[in-house]
Amino acid sequence: MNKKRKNKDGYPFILYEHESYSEDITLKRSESFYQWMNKRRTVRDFAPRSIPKEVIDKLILTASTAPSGAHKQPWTFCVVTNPNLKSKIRLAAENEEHKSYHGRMSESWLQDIRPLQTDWHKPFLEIAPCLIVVFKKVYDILPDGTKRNNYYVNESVGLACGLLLAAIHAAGLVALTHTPSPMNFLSKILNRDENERPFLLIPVGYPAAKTYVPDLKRKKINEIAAYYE
Ligand code: IYR
Repeated sequence: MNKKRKNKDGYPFILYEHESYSEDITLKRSESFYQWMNKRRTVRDFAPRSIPKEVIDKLILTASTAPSGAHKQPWTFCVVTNPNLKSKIRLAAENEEHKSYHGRMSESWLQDIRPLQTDWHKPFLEIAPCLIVVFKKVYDILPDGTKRNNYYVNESVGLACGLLLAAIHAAGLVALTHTPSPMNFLSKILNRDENERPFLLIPVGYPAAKTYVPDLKRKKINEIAAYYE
């Protein structure tokens, strides 16, 4: 069988090698993947134990398998393990978060997050061995300096972050999707180009011993799905 062919404009296509299962196995696999993903939790207390760079590389490569608008892969994952940079990020984040918790966030917002027991202190930004700062590339800059548009950037980078969280969980690590607001201090501290905008700050590591997380309940299937048969 021909594994390669060209589309009508001459662009290469390759045969998609699909892994197919019986209905019974499909059911079992969907169930067990759900059971396992349902164990993932956001963790805010980290152990000061480092992660090998090869592991981080694989997590990022997994994230980068996400679909993206026009396959532009409009993301940069900055991996911060340098203690000095982590301290700078903590200081800047806490400065913004202090203002948020003391005036910028509405009473109802503060009420909504009370069960999570967060506040403006962000010690995990120094304790977690690794901060993955995800930047979205609103456009690309070609080597000759010209700008090329990217598409569906928020959707694309959001999908990549979802896969990143799944990869982190699969590796036996934990993460926190932290969104200090505003986040432009990250561009300055990490010296990023103007086409890159901070999207999510994700501390990654091992949980501290005896970590407790909020007893959250996830919505039932009938609350989140609508079937049209
Ligand atoms: N960004 C702040 C506040 C915060 C907001 C939401 I929405 C949360 O789900 C949790 C926290 C912080 O990181 O503390």
